[in-house]
Amino acid sequence: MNQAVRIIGAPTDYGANRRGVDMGPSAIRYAGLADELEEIGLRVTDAGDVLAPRAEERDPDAREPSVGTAKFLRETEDVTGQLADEVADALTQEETPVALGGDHSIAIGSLSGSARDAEIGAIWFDAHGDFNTPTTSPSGNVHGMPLAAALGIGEFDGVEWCNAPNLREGNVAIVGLRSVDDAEARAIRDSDVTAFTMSDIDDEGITEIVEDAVSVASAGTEGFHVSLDLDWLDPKEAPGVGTPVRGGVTYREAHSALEIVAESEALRSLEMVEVNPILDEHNETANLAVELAASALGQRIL
Ligand code: B3U
Ligand code: MN
Ligand code: MN
Repeated sequence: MNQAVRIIGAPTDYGANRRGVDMGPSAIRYAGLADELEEIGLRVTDAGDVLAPRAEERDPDAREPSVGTAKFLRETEDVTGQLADEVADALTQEETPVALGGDHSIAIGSLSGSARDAEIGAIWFDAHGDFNTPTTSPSGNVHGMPLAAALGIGEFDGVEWCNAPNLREGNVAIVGLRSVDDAEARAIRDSDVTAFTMSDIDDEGITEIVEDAVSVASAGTEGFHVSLDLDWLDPKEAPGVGTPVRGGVTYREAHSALEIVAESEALRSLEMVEVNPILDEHNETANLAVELAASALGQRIL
């Protein structure tokens, strides 16, 4: 991993129903992300935020006809394009990009930026599959679709701006699933993506599951992207998220997972999404995001 990191904020909320995740980048910065990463010996640049429009100023249905019912697709294309450029530029400068959401639609940008010049894998820590397409989505919210969009599933097939160029299904692992829509579950099963549910974690333990995920994401790639949706954790640990789902990983399991990521030395880019300061308690969820970023980026106790 690079010894320098570039923080990039993407303050979006139009990809989700619950307003407030657009304040995620501020809350995570306020929780001390840059200082914490400097303390573990990294050089930190903060590139500020990409420009994201406010949802109420836009028409959610002003969309590309080829991608159906998804809301705010034009905005998603614009913002993820900016983010992809910033992520790709960081990598060419030998900086590890750390993107801060925002809702999970921003992952379309981080994945395509990270995959611009190299074959990559991805590990998706999330309660949800984020594998809906405009036809299967119950909500039309793009934060439930970014993995499908990046992989070109369903109507996203051949939609150039959202397909990550060098990311193959076989190098993607989802970890921690516990809320998946029926058609979305079928799409995951029909794909070559490896999906681990919370039951798999119960049965095998977090260590084994994350080691398997690292193998999937590393096989034949030049490293992998980690997309960390804070709703992956149990709502008791991470109350400040838009769509909490009971039965998530514990504080210690989350650290353990990201420590395994760090030990792999194959982390190429990182993002943390869906922090909602309005729903949070004393910025606890943003603090947790900072701690977990430090674990992923190599913090050592001894
Ligand atoms: N699967 C549902 C709900 C959802 C997905 N991601 C989040 N919520 N955070 C959907 O709308 O696609
Ligand atoms: Mn998500
Ligand atoms: Mn989620």
